[in-house]
Amino acid sequence: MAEQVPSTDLITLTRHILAEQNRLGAAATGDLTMLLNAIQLTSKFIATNVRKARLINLVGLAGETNVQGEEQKKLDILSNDIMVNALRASRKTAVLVSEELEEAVMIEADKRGKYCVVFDPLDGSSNIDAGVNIGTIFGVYEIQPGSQGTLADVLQPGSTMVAAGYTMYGSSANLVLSTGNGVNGFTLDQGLGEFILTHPDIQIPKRGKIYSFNEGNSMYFHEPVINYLNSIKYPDQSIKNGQGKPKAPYSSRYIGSMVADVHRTLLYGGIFGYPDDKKSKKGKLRLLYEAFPMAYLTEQAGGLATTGTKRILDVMPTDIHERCPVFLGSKEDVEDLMSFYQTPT
Ligand code: AHM
Ligand code: MG
Repeated sequence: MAEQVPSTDLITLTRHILAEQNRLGAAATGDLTMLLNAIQLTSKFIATNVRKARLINLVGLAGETNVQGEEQKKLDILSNDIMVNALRASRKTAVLVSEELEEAVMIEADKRGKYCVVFDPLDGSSNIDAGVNIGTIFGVYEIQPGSQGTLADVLQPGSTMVAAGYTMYGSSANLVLSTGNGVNGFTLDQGLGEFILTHPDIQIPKRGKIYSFNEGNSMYFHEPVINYLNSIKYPDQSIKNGQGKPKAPYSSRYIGSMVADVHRTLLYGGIFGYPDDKKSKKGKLRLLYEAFPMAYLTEQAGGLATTGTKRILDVMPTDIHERCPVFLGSKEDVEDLMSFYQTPT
């Protein structure tokens, strides 16, 4: 067998972002490039802390609760501080919204730029201490013309974001990014200290075989969700697919870290869902810094993202920490789910 020769022409994240800037020609100022470089630095910084958390006493609770009334972990707070500091220092931001901070951060005039970043610094907190995959989620808005940076600049539909992405901290750190021109995935090479393009032009399969819901909440689910889940778990055996075989039931995969569950959904297809239910009236996931960036990436990869009845990216936020039902994934799977919301029950 021929020996594999390592590539001598690596596409780093920095190179990719610069290529995107060049694609836009004179219209691009380089500011978004600088901002995305700051974000990739925060991902490397957080990745290194996640990796050694157990060794340097970073696991466990910090003894505080965040704006959602949830206990904050030490790594949550550290990751938040890393992001706020780096984004402020980039001089490219005006408004920052973090899951960990009750109020938006308004950047002082001498450090202000034209972008707003909404982020969940370390999502999937319940998985931290078990060493299960966790991640950072971010979305980027540009401030409105003439604005100095106000809440109105971030209380905008996700469709107006100029970039969105996440970094998953797992067996490797994976940064997945879209600047509105498809989705690309990068893997951190620890030796080089660089994110390398490993998943160019991610396209979510049109249909998958996996569903990803917390079915422990089933007793609270509304009927459209119960009926949809039944349809994929107990498919009608009389229905044949293209190959003339009976339809098989879907497999269940649920990690409980949105970043990891969405990452798998983007690569393998299927559907991820966190519905509103009788207990969580608006769902659990946060619109601005969880639902919007993941919906943006899913659509850019050729999939769909819905509340059940409405395109997520069209939702108009009224509060920076508001919640939203989320279903996203393969186009045909999400269409099937939506059909159950249209059927009178
Ligand atoms: P967090 O922001 O407190 O970490 O909560 C968000 C996480 C998501 O990553 C995940 O999809 C969801 O909560 C899991 O919730 P549950 O444990 O209710 O299934
Ligand atoms: Mg979170």
